[in-house]
Parts: sequence; structure tokens; C-alpha cells
Amino acid sequence: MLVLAIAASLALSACQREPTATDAAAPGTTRPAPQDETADAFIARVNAELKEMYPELTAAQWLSNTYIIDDSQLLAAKANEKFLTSLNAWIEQARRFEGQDMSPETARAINLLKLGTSMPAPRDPQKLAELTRIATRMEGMYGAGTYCSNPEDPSSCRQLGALEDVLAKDRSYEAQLDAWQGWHSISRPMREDYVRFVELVNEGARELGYADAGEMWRSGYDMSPVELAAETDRLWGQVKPLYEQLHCYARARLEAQYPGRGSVDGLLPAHLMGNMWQQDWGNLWDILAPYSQQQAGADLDVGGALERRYQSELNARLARENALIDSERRAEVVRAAQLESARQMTRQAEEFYVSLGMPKLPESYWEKTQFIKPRDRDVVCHASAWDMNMGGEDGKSPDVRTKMCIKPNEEDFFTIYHELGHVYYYLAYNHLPPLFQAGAHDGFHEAIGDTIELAMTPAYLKSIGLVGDQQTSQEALVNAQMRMALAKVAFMPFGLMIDRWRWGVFDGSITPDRYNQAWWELKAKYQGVAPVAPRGEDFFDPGAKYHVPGNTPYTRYFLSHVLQFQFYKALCDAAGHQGPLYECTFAGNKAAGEKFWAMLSKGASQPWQQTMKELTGGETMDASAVLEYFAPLQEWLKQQNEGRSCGWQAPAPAPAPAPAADNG
Ligand code: X8Z
Ligand code: ZN
Repeated sequence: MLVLAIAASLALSACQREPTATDAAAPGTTRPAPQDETADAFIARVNAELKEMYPELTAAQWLSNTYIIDDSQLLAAKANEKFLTSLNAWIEQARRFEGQDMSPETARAINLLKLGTSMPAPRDPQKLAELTRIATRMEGMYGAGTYCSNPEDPSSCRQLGALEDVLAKDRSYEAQLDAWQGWHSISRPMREDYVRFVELVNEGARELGYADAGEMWRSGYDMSPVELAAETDRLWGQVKPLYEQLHCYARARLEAQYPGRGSVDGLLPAHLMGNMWQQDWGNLWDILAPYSQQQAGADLDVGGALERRYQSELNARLARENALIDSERRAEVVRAAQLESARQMTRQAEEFYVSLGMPKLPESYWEKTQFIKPRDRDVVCHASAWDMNMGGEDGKSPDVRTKMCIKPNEEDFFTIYHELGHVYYYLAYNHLPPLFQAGAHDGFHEAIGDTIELAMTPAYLKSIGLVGDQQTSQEALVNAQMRMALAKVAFMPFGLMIDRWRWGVFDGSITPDRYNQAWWELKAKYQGVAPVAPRGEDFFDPGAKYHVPGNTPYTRYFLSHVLQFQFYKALCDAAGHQGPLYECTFAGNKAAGEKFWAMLSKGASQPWQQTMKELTGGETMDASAVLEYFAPLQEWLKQQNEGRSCGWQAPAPAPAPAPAADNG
């Protein structure tokens, strides 16, 4: 989501100078640069203006995300237009200082300003307005996406949440295929918009001096864009053997579950992985659990426990009602129970952070957050965390929120911890100037909540009453590791392939006539996943993943899946943990909490390498903590896969069309 992307880089504590009558501009617009302004004064002014205009932008975005209608979209597009126009003006004004001496902080702030959006806009006002309209429309189309299996019958219509439930729970091959194909039909109309979107952001990126928007995205990591790309290859090389073992194991189990149709030429069928994008295989626990609960002597059914809690909440509420309630009243009661259960799950997550010594969430968080899917309108359900006002004025409470459509299941329970990671990062760096109110890099932002997730060990889950007694057995260990691997290891190649696709789209090596083909080539190459029926260019399957129409860069999640294990290890050390890494939880440990908070409160004020050093002692991203963590599982998988022929052959990519003679 745009706001997150920019929030990740923009805010100021107070105006550095009083605006005078001569340089006053309309609230929230850029003032002309004073003649004798120094670079330091310039950055102070940008920080002030940014903070001033920010609440109006986020309010419009919040509205269009939580109430999708033409009017809210118009306002969001306009607010975005205003913001991107200001951003371009600031960047233009910053050129005056090129080559001049300035403090490292100011130089850093100017660079962050240039990278202040993942949607670089052309300077041409008409094109800029067109871009914001397209962006808002695509996100709205995703949020409102609905598949009707029988177009004549409105009761056959389902949105993403209901279709995801089918993949999560229904083991019928056909029902899953219908849900998967159904959702992938909603993005067909986005294709034309996306082609134009790419042209426009590329134009914006070129005007800023980048080769294309992809190169700009790769420039936000305190290293060259070429180095960043090489880093992702290197890190993937570290975890690939583990993924291949997991893939091999999952394939064998699927082939047993669906004889003759559990794989497609050695690749995993896209609709059978329990998840719309095959990025998290946790829902396949019924098929992939190494040992039964009895064998392991430990239960890990967090989803079941949450579902039971919700049901008893609902039953208690229904018991208080008149036996003859009508369907309208019943729906109200159901909603009240859903809301209560969602809030309870969120309280539980908050408690983890508070147990580390972090503050309670402000009261306004509980009032303004969207916890569950509203009944009466379309919303973007994809989970997100918002800082509405960069900490607010001095002395006022910050306005932070999350927006989710929480259901009582394990995946959403984890996602709440993930989202609160963003929220606590906001709270920790709200004291910084707006331009430094961002993650050390965007992968850091994604890794905070996930670091906590790693600390949600069976022992922790038991301590909060979500699972029962845990015996220590080899079987229990393998089960616990598998549960984590289905979320974390399965994710990694997906985390990589999305931007491999977009980098190619932005640099022109993937042309619109090959959008879908290239998408599935990358899915095959990295994830070893394939659709069971051809997906031609009449589809636009990338658009069925939120971050494509939402234009959120994705490499951040891949990096986060490496970083979170490094952070976890460092916090376990801080907590004085002894023994194997995977046994560690730092819940309730104030020393770990202090170390974490210190890292968060640095925001983007220094190169991430420095921030990482302060937390972990090292300055590079490194997947060896991933491998250390999963060592027992990898051993077990090797034994299980003995005698199987693992790996897969990705179909050879079709040759790219010859490049255009002149690409400008
Ligand atoms: O988009 C998210 C978060 C919001 S930043 C819910 N995630 C990625 C996804 O869902 O695709 C978290 C993990 C990966
Ligand atoms: Zn996130």
C-alpha cells in the first residue's frame, strides 16, 4: 500500500521556522524554496511540510481502503496526486545542493526523499494524475474482487476470504480448483491498467535518474542496485537446498493424497497448496504433519483452539438471546462474537510486546482499527498497519491502526503479531524527523513481527492457553519445526519470484505479451509450482496477488525471512538463552525487549548495516541462522526423501522477443 511505502520514509517534530506571509502556501502544499536556504534548513522544511500534509493523505487512503466506492477513490487519488506533486517539487528543490558540503544526516535525508515512494510519478501533471487514478483503481479492483461461480446467481458469489477458506479446508480437488481459478479471474481486467502503470512509473523513475522503476526499488538498501540483486541470489543459494527437501517431501505426500494428480511433471499443483499463491503451506497440516498428535505427544492445533474459543463466545452470546431471533439479529450477534474474538487475538499479541517492556497500544488504536470484514461494503482485506500522523503533534497521542479481516485461525493469529511489529516500529521511531520515520530498510520493517513469531514456540503457546501439554520427543520437535517451515521456508522462493517478475517488467525484458507466461516460468523456477491447466495471456495472474495491484515491493519479505532469524538469534542471546536456537522464546524478557526497542527507535536515521551491527554484531544479511534453526528438520527431511528423486525441471523459458530498436 502506498501509504506504507511512503510512511516508510517520511515526518518532523516541529516546524523549524515560522512561515511568514510571503512564503505561506496552502496547507499541505510545498512552499517555494527561499533563496538562501541551506541544505539543513531545506530538510527541516521538508520534514515540516511532510508532517503537515501527511494526515490528509493517510485519511484519504484509509477511507478508500475501508470503504471502496467511487467517491473515496476519487479523494484518495487526488490526495495522492497532491502528495506526489509535492514530492517531485522537493526533489527538484534538492538539486540545488548537489555536490555541496552537508552533514551526513542531511545527505541521507535527501537520498531518502528521492526514494520516498515506490510509485515514482512523471513530472507532467496530467500523467501524474493518470498514474494516481490507475493505482487507486487497481487496488480497489483487488479489494472488491468477487467471483461468481454462476453469474446468474448472486448467492454463488464469493470474495477472497471465502475462496481462501476453500483452499485452507476443503480437500476436494475440484472445489479447490474452482476457488483458485475463480480468484484468478478477478485480475483479468487489471492487465491494461498495469501496462500503462508500468510506463508511467518508469517515466517517473527515469526523470529521477534511475534506469527504470525496478532499479529505483533496488536502490534503497545502502548498497548499489546491482549489489542488492546479487545479495538476494546469494541468500537464496543458502536456503535453496532446504527448500528443495521440503518440496520433495510435500510432493510425495500430495501424490499419496491425490493419486495420479498430486503433481504436474514434478511441480506442485498451484491449487492444492492450501494457499492462493502457494506462499505458506501451513494449511496443509492435515496432509503434511510428520507425526500425529498421539505419536508426538504434543498438540499444535492453534487454529482449532482459536475456532473453539470463537464458537464458545458465539454460543454464550446466542444463549443470551431470545430463542426466536430473526436472521438479521443473528447476523448481528455473529458479528459481535467475531469482533470480540478478533480483539482478543489482538490483545494477546499486544501482551507479547508489552511483556518485553514495550508500551501498551494507545486507546485510539482500539477505537479506530478495522478488525473484521464489514458486512455492508467492500474493503481491502489484505492486512496492513498504518501510522496516520507520524506521531502527531508534541504531547498528543499517535494515531496508529491496523486494518484486517480477522478470522479465528492460525494464519490470521500470526498475521496480527506481524502487523503489530509494524505498529511498534512506528511508535518507536515517531520521535525522529519524518524522513527518518522508516525501517532501517524495508525488510527490517517486515521482520519485526516475524521475529516475534519465531518466539511463539510450543512452550509460549501453551503459556497462553492455546495448546495443551507438550512432551519432549523427537517427534514433537519435528512437528514443531515442520509447522514453522511450512510458513517460513515455503515462503522464501515466493518472496523472491514476485520482484524477479516485476524487475523484468520494469526493465522491459518481460513485455506485456509475455506477462503471464513469464510469471509462471518464475513460479516454476523458484517455487517448483505449476497450474494444472494452461494460463494464457488472456489472464493476468500477477494481479491476483495484492502487492502487484497495490504496488508494494516484495523483495522486503524475502529479506525479512532471512533477517528475522538473525534478529531472533540476537534477542535469544540477549535473553541469555542456552541450548538449541529453536527452543528459545524471549517472551517476557526485558533485556531482549530493550535491545529490540533500541533498534526500532533508530528508524532510518543511519545505514541499516550500522543498525544491524548494534543488534546482532554483524553487518551483513546471512541465512546461516535459518539453517541453524532448521537443522533437525533438514536432517529428518533428508531421511524421509531417501530414495526419492527430488527436484524438478522447470519448463524451458520461451525466448524473449527481440528488444525494441529504441528504448529511449
Ligand atoms: O503483505 C503482508 C503483510 C502486510 S505487510 C500481511 N505479508 C506478505 C503477504 O501476505 O504476501 C506478510 C508476509 C508476506
Ligand atoms: Zn508487513
